[in-house]
This record gives sequence, C-alpha cells and structure tokens, in this order.
Amino acid sequence: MTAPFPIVILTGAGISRESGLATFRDPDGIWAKVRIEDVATPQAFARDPARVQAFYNARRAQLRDAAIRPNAAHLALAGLAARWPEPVLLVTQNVDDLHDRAAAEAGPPAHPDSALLHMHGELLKARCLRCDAVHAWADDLSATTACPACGEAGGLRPHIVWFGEIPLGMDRIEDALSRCGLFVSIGTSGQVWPAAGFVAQLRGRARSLELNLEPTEGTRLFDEARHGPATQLVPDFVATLLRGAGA
Ligand code: BV8
Repeated sequence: MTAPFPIVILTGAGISRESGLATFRDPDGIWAKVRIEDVATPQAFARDPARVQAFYNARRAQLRDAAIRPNAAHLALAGLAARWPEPVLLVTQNVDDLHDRAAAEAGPPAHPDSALLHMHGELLKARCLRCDAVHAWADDLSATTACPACGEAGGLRPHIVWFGEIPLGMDRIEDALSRCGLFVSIGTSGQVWPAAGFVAQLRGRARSLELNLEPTEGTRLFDEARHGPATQLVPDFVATLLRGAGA
C-alpha cells in the first residue's frame, strides 16, 4: 500500500481519438488538411476571420453529434479524480468537452484542489474582443454575432489559445508540477510548447509516465512509457493506482 500523492495529468488529442475526434499530427489529422497559419493564429483571424470562424464552427458542430462521447479513458481519469484523496490536476491541450462530460458523469472530485484545466481554451466557449467576457457557446460564430454582455457585434472569437498566444492557467500548472509525485502524459505527440516542456520541469522530483499509441520524440524524457490505445492503457493505469493506494 503506498500513500497517495498529488498527480498532474496532461492529455492531448490522442485521448479523444477513440471517441471519433481527429488528432492533429497523425496522417489523417487536422493539420494534414489545413495549415496552422491559416486557421490557428491571431494573424489568421485578423486576415480572414470568416475562414477561422468556419474552421471552429465545423469542429464545434461536430461536438453536437450524439455519437461523439467520452470514452473509457476519459471516464477512467474522471473516476480517478472522484476517488483519489490527493489533488489531481488534469491539464488538457484539447478544446473538446469530453473530459468535462466525463467529470459530470463521475461526480465531484475527492480532493477540493483537484481540477480540470483547458490550457488551450474550449471549443464550446466564445470570448468578446470588445469586453473580454467569456460565454458558453455551442452554436456558430460569425461577424454579425453580438456579444450577450456588451451587445457589440463582430467581436466574438473562439475562446481558443492560438499559436503565439499565452496558454491558460500556466501559474497553476507550474505550481502543481512543483508539488506532484506523479506526472502522466496521455495521447500527445509532445510537439507543442509549453506543454511539451512539462516533463523536463519535474527534474526527477516526481515519477513520469507516458501513455501513448506510439513512442514520441519526448518518450526518452519519461521514467516509463507504455504504448497502445488510450482506452486500454488508461483504465488499467487508473485501476492499478487506485488498488495500490487502497483508494
Ligand atoms: C506560446 C489551438 C508563449 C486549439 C493549439 C513561433 C512563434 C510563436 C510561438 C512559437 C513559435 N515556435 C514555437 C512556438 C511555440 C508554439 C509551439 O509550440 N509551436 C510548435 C508547433 C513548434 N506554442 C505556442 O505558440 C503556444 N504559446 O508559446 O506562448 C508562452 C509560453 C509559455 C508561457 C508564456 C508565453 C500556444 C500553443 C497552443 C496552440 N493551440 N490548438 C485548436 O485549434 O485545437 S495547439 C494544438 O496542438 C492542439 O491544442 C493540440 O492539442 C496540441 C498538441 O497536439 P496533440 O494534442 O499532441 O495532438 P497530436 O495530433 O500532435 O498528437 C496526438 C498523439 O496522440 C500522437 O502522439 C498519437 O500517437 C497519439 N494517439 C493517436 N491515437 C491515439 C493516441 N494515443 C492513445 N490512444 C489513441 N487511440
């Protein structure tokens, strides 16, 4: 029996792949069909807002498809947070709401400091460039959409962190990385910074584990790496952890 410890988990697009959402850098991924520079930078939005809004409107609409649901990996992580007596910070690079929906199904976390943090923003939220208000948003956005807070039209953008913008929650993430006993990276190619640099910040203070379909460029930085589909690796990982702590 081992005493429970704080955990930081980082997820990427690979954890949502078996729910039917495309990843970014796999051969059939999003960046194989559209260029980052055309749809995922502030410059792209300034240059052609309609094109950027259409890119996110299509991905937002996909989340409204009843077939897109949390998978066993999302549910296992939500179950861990609901039972683990120490803080679990689940940091996701994903902008889908599958972790949120899994958490709603699993119930409240066991520790008050456990949380889900979308460091790259959320597809189902919009932010007003005029008044900075952030709104839950499940429908399309366009240049004529008015902000519910200030009433201005044309200023609503996806609440997404684009390349060149500062990720959300970095202070909380850095603090959790400095306190955790275990860092687990799940379903990410480890090619986007600053998330790709989290494992190096542990400096041996915590155990690190990579769960991914295949080895990544960062695999060598981890104490241990297991390769296979997230829906197999993650439930097994969580079950073993909970059994070991008797949680
Ligand atoms: C920042 C938007 C400063 C939402 C995303 C030049 C100019 C400006 C910046 C830079 C620059 N050069 C480098 C940078 C930094 C830049 C960066 O990292 N660029 C890369 C391309 C080199 N980063 C930034 O700009 C960031 N901001 O640096 O600000 C700063 C930093 C810190 C503090 C202060 C200031 C902002 C980065 C955020 C950009 N926005 N998305 C959207 O449209 O979705 S990033 C995008 O990539 C997504 O969010 C995605 O989540 C993220 C990471 O990708 P992954 O999730 O890893 O997905 P990927 O397809 O790559 O990999 C999937 C993996 O899953 C694979 O390994 C695969 O094997 C595996 N897999 C597949 N199926 C399964 C599976 N695993 C398990 N089971 C399966 N079934």
